[in-house]
This record gives sequence, C-alpha cells and structure tokens, in this order.
Amino acid sequence: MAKQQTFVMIKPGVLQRRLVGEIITRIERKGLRIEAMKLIQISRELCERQYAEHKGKPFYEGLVEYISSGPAIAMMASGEEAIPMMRKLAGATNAADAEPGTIRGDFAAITQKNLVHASDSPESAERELGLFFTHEEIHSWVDGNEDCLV
Ligand code: 3AN
Repeated sequence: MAKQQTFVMIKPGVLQRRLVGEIITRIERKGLRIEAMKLIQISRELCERQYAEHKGKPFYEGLVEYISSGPAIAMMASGEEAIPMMRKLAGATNAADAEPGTIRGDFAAITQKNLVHASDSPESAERELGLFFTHEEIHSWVDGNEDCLV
C-alpha cells in the first residue's frame, strides 16, 4: 500500500444544496486526511486546464460553463491508497450507474452535476493539485490516532 495525495473538488451547486458537510464527513469518516481546502470561484481558464482531456467532447462546453458558474471547494485528501479510495467514495461518473452508498449514488441525479471530482491516477492528482494549490496552501499533519484506524 502506498500513501497517496489526491485532488478533490466539491462542485458548484453543492453549497446551495447544503451538502458540503455531508461530503466532508464521508471523507473524514473513511479515514482520509484533509490537508488543503479552500472555497474557490474557478475561472474559465483554470477550468479549461483542468478538463483539457475532454476538449472536443459533446459535454465539454457545458462542463466548463458549469464548473466556472459559482463557488466550489478544492481539497487535497491524503492517506493509504487515497486515489482509488476517494474514487470509490465518489461513485461512478454516470449518475444512473452510481451505487447507493456513494456520494454520487446518493445525491446525483444529473451526470454533469455529479457533486464531486476526484483524481483518477497519481499523474492526474499531481497535475490537478499543482493547478489548484501552492506548496504554502498544503498543510500536512501528524495523525496521533493513526493506529486506531482499523
Ligand atoms: P469523473 O469525474 O468520474 O472522473 P470524467 O473525467 O470522465 O469523470 O468526466 C469529468 C466530468 O465531466 C464529470 N464529473 C461530469 O461532470 C462530466 N461528464 C462526464 N461524462 C459526461 C456525460 N456523458 N454527460 C455530461 N457530463 C459528463
């Protein structure tokens, strides 16, 4: 097992749905560590950089418009296997496929507005964390209760 850092975004509209605490609670309860977090209005330019791989796809324009439409929350979560773990917590991309018990499965009815983004690989995590956070904004901490995580 490897300690990993992953980029997580709570997407626009989730503040309005009052689900931010619910999502953060799930991340914390799983045992991941939040080591960076900020409320951010994502510019169109930053959004285009984040989703560059999707340029040209039918949903790209709508996605960029939506992600830059209002405040979002950017986070770094870390822990053993944090990248696949956070993807599991998020659930499948397609709202209809996302299993109950996952964030998307429990709260997303529209695929584009599927509440959270979580990096899909170590390369993506490094790239996305670099887009959203400076080194000074990342605050690693020692977990005195780590042995209690079973
Ligand atoms: P994931 O966020 O699960 O890694 P990606 O990277 O394939 O999924 O897609 C990025 C984002 O683009 C999704 N979170 C979702 O908001 C949007 N998206 C992906 N596929 C579709 C689709 N078929 N229709 C509308 N929006 C989509």
